[in-house]
Amino acid sequence: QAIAVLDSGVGGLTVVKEVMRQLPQEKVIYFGDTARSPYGPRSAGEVRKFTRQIVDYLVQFNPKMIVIACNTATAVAIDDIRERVSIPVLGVISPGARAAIKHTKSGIIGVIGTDGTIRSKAYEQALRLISPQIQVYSQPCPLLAPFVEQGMFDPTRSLEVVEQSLRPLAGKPMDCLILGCTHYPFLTEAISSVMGPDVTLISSADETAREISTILYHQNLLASSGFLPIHQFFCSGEPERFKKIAEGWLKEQISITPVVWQVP
Ligand code: DGN
Repeated sequence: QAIAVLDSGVGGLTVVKEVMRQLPQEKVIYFGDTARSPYGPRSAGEVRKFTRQIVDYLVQFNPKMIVIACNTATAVAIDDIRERVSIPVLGVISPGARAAIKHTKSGIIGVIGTDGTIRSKAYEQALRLISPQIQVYSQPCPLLAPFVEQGMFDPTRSLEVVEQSLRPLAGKPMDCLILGCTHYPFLTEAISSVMGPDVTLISSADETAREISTILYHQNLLASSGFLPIHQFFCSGEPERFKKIAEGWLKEQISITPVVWQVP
């Protein structure tokens, strides 16, 4: 049985890469909804509907767990999905929030994400639930996920886009910055050079992979075969660009099955 992972596009591959590294025996089935990416500017209702459709598609493979590897979808749809399926469902917001609380010394944390994620205030809520006194600076960065989807990682251009997006956070006294969008680890170098050495970047992707491992262990669901799994990738948009970005990021060859949505 596989771990089913979904995102609006290539962002969830940052979670997949960590799963492959931390849990090499586990098979992953991935769905990137590239035809309808970005989710950031969409309404909560629309994102919920898309997430439901993808989960309904993925359950036909009888996965052992669903990972909503998209902060925008986690923020508005995780409760809905938990009611819909009877297997464990993990999102990316609580793992990132927990890691940030563990790392911060000053109690001042920054969060960057899509418009949808920041508007939902899901990180503020998750952070304050653990530590009510925490101070949070939230900044939407609507240009970054679409920039990553284009797959052009020229370092100078990346730095320009990141600098422009993070400008409102300049001078804010945080010691941690949560990368609250699974697309952002693609831009770690640029983000880190703009934020400087005193700000620790928290990747919700890394933390989520750690929690997947914990959940599978406690539910006695860890894969036990000694064979390396063959992962499956699906995307709803143009497969060639997805494949190029995915292979560049995962550093392995993959085959992609395009999916044409037939939904009203
Ligand atoms: N990768 C998604 C997230 O973590 O929010 C969304 C990116 C997008 O669709 N704009």
